[in-house]
Amino acid sequence: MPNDSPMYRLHGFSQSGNTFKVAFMLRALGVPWESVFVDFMNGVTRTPGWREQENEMGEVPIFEHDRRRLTQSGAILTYLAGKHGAFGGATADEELEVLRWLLFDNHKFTSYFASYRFMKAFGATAPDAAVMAWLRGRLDNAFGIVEKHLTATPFMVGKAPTIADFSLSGYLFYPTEESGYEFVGRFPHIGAWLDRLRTLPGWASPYDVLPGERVPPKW
Ligand SMILES: N[C@@H](CCC(=O)N[C@@H](CS)C(=O)NCC(=O)O)C(=O)O
Repeated sequence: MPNDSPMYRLHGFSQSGNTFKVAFMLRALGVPWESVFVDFMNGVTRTPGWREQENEMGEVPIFEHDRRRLTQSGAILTYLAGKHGAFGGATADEELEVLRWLLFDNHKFTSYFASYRFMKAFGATAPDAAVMAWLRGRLDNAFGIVEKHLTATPFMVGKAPTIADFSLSGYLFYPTEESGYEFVGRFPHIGAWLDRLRTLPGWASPYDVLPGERVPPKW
């Protein structure tokens, strides 16, 4: 970004893999940005005032640039890919593939994994065994699909990393003890893919990049 451009601002908190997806992209781009801490763990995003002023969807991340304000990590990643001409896919066909995987991630991969991890690590009450068993079945299916895809390709779309990789991997760099879902041994191609992503410029652990205190897993 030229020096006179307004700074990118990313609202989120350290436990938020959805926020990390965007932070990972910003760091891989090597552009300046700043964090705005959202006190999600103490319930601020559930308050009517926050929803009125910040995001009607009650979610982080929120991204600000100039007068633009975006939510939904997939929309933010797509915006940044377009703005910087990077990580969006090398061809029109790849761009469409990237969109397919972003939608899959938001519906079936991150959504189930983040819910499972949240209940296991940060829920107010002990997780319900039947709910966790159901989610685990959905996770096994979603991880199996990504594992199979990665047997034939180093990154999710094409030969180079894209925002589909940032999106699908966003929650997978947190400690396994938080989710209790051990996947590296069971899905070795996912493990190898994460190792490749860790070598990208700017990669760092979410807890070293995002604001907010680390909390030990509860359950
Ligand atoms: N699809 C959204 C999901 C965002 C999301 O679920 N964020 C979490 C924090 S990581 C949240 O704010 N959850 C609040 C809720 O589910 O009510 C995205 O990719 O940005």
